Amino acid sequence: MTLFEKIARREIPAEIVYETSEAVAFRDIHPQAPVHVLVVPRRVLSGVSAADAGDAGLLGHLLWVAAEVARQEGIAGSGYRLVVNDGIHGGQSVDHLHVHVLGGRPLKWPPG
Ligand code: DGP
Repeated sequence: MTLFEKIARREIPAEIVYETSEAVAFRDIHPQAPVHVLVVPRRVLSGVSAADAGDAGLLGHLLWVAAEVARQEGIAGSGYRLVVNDGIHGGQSVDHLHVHVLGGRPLKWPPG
């Protein structure tokens, strides 16, 4: 079982801020911005590169949840960034698909 699956099942503590039947959103343990929330599917996909056509609805749902989280966290007006890291060069460290929701300060582009 992945770390994020255990968080979604509440077997490992995390501050869960939003959930649906398909997804859970919780605060990142190492926040990179005043708001840093991870949105994960309850059903494990190792990463976005592991998704197939049948997962398209779930991928869309994760983006919708991310936007809901941003509204709930009060950063929708000032703007925010959604990030999906994939694989080694993408900097992915947890092999359970997750969307980072980052905001609450101006973010630089491009990332390093
Ligand atoms: P990534 O590098 O894209 O795979 O991001 C993984 C993120 O997961 C990273 O920002 C830190 C976060 N993280 C790792 N372990 C835990 C944990 O046990 N709890 C929480 N809340 N976040 C974690």
